[in-house]
Amino acid sequence: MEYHGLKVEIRDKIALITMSRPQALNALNSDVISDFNRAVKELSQNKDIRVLIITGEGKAFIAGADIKELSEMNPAGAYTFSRKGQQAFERLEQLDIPVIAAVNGFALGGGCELAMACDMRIASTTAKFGMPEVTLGLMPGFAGTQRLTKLVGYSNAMYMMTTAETITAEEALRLGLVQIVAEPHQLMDTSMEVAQKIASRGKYAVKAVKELARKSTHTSMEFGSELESEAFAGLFGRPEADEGMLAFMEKRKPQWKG
Ligand code: CO8
Repeated sequence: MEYHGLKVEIRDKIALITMSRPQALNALNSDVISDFNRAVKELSQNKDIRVLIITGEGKAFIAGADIKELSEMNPAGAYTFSRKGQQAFERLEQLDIPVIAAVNGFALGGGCELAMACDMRIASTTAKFGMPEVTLGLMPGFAGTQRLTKLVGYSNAMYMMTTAETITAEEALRLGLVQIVAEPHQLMDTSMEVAQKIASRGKYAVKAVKELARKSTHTSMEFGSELESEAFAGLFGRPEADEGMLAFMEKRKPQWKG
């Protein structure tokens, strides 16, 4: 499949999207967002894939929405573009498999927003995170005000979005925005190792964990706990759980099919 501004590969149950518009530091324009949305939809239909990794080509992960395109928008166009990006990132977030952002460089504005729609972030020591929209007289428009606040807390999010300061990978790690920092030459190997580790776990168990963890952001403790019990019970009687528990008792690794 051909896409504007991105490449998709599948290697042994792990899908890799590489944002690839290096001449504009992988900035997101309408065409790229449409094709990103299409690529994610197509990957969602491939039930063999266990983990998705997203990275960027060149020195940026994604340097934000395309400012040249933004500069030509009127309010109606800006609203449509904002909704289009939000819907694409929502589709990404709703994938039933874990998604890792392998952040290789600048993750600014819309790029930071895309990374935040992933389940976890592994960053190169050279990565830079930031929400610089206010320097342009704009604000985050791909749900960054919502996701950043949930990920790093209200005051840290307000600091980043109002000062527009960029932060290093180490600072992002301290804030909980990033889970692992790796040397640039080890970023993809580290991300692939994490993906393979997840892919070696129970497929249905991992999917259930993601579904319940996502629900925790908008359900009460009481209702979320009830849903958790239902999902927990739903794993019993599956060959996956039978084999997983039997393998423990027989002191061997589980042999899962599929
Ligand atoms: N949009 C378009 N082109 C870009 C962008 C961008 N976001 N970022 C970089 N480029 C282009 C540059 O214009 C340049 O092109 P050219 O060579 O043709 O002049 C090329 O990429 C290389 O960039 P630089 O020469 O600037 O590279 P540097 O290493 O000197 O600087 C920076 C790197 C610091 C990342 C710098 O490029 C920069 O500040 N970029 C803009 C970052 C930014 O402000 N991002 C936020 C954009 S707004 C946003 O994301 C809002 C999201 C919500 C939208 C909702 C829509 C309604």
